[in-house]
Amino acid sequence: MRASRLGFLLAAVMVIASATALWAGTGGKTLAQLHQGKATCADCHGKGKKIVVDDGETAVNQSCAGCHGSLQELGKASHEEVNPHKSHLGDIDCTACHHAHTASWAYCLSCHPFEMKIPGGGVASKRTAKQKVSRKADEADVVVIGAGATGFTAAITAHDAGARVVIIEKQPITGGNSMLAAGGMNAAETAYQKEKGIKDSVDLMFKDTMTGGGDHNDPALAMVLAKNSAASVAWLTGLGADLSDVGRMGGASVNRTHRPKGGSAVGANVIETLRKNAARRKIDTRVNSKVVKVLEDGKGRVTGVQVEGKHRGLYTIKAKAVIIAAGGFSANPERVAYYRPDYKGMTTSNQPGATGDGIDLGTAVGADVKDLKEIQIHPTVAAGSRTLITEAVRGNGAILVNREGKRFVNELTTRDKASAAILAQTGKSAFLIFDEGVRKSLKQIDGYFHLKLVQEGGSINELASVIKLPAGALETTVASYNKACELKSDAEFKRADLPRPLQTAKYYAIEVKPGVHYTMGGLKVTPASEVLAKDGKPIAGLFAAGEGTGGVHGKNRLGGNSISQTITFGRIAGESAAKVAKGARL
Ligand code: MEZ
Repeated sequence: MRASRLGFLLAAVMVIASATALWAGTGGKTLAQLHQGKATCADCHGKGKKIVVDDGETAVNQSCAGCHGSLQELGKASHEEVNPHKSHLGDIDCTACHHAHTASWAYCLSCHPFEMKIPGGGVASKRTAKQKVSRKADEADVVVIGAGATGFTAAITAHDAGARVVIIEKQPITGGNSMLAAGGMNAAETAYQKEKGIKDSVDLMFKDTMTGGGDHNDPALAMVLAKNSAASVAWLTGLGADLSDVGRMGGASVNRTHRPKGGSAVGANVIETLRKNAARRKIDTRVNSKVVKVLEDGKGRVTGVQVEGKHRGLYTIKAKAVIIAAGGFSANPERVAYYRPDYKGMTTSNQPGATGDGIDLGTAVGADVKDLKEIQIHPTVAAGSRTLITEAVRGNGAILVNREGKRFVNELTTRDKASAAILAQTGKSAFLIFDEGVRKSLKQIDGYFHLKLVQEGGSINELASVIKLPAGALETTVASYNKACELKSDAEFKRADLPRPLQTAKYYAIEVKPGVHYTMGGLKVTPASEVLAKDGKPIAGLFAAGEGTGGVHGKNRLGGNSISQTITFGRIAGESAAKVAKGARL
């Protein structure tokens, strides 16, 4: 991007200044104040007669990059240990963190407790936007609410079926919870499994999903998930995603969790792929925009949405179909505690936008709901943080031990059972123990070191002393686990998959506690993703997919079934909505 407005010299000075003094204290001034004397309003907002800022803050973002350099350039220039310009959030707008007229605030701090100073941060005054009402309505064939993997998938599918699509995202960045997805995407009978000689079947994936969900799942939805999973992997890899590595998650009978080569986190790869594909298709994607109402014609047909844009204010988008893909409510502690008082005060692995708005939008137009009290806690969130330690670490060989240095559960049982077992231990936490062999087998583990969540020892006894376990106990436990690996039989806990012994120094530990991770309940839907009203009939023109729907997972979701659900049901919702927008019947 060129620094046309301020001239090359000023741009060069500012790039150097931003790279060197980015996190320096800025004396409680807003960014607009900090730019005084260096830039004019027009330099940021353009030279029109009247300053008009769109909700994506497009012109402002272009101006930031024009003077300071692109996100990638800043990422390369920064030598900060935690580099916010180069993170798993991927390509995000400058204004997601840097605000000119209100306090700036690093989006990373939504989940991480980093010491991160930001220019224009710590500003006391807040300028609240005046509520504007725009009379001009926009039009689309299909409006998609939410820009996570489900929303993007639905939008791309509807677009490719010929529909004019708009995606509305309330957060300043796209990606939703999917962007944080770690472990992978479950699928049966894929080309990657065949290549690796893994024998799996749709029926086995269905059976595992039902058993994992306590047979409380809607069998028709669980079968749609299993049956379409291989096609969804093919669709996603066809768009450019890498799902070539196949590992195992708790409750699975075989290796069926697909993730990028080397075992990198799946979410960043999937979201980057979907973002690029939406951009390539020029799908109108609006961030900082919250759907406040689904509109209907009084006869039960959905006719569009009312949106509140950060700058534009309230406006309407007329549409022939609306897809709710706004996720679950794990980041809404009050709602979690309402359904599950026993989870009150628990940390969550979710991004801050996961507050359940999509479910509310649906129920406000008469949708029925299902299983709202079925909330999953993930057994391994790093103690004192919101960072999920992927189940893939256990899948690749790690064990769980308690403060007595002993194993206490089959590490690859389902999440409900593993979480309950951890909460029953002294201190309601456990240590995830692994060695250099496990570390090398899974790339995403490097991130936990980067975040300083890992403790280490040159020998098992040294590690035990670092994490204050009784002398000798951990050594005995690891020796017995290694023997089970050799015999391919875990007599004590019946862990079926024993991929590698723990015998290569160094040895590592992460203290983990359960955290609210996933809400299994949500809007009631048909296998074609139509939202059902309380009378059991579909609400005309309203579709939903992803975490905000209920029934696929029953009482407990298996690891890897979420990304699988987002892609499969996102595709179905996109197809169904595009059909209805063309006037066809489902
Ligand atoms: O599907 C998930 O939630 C998942 C695989 C999480 C993880 O442990 O990585």
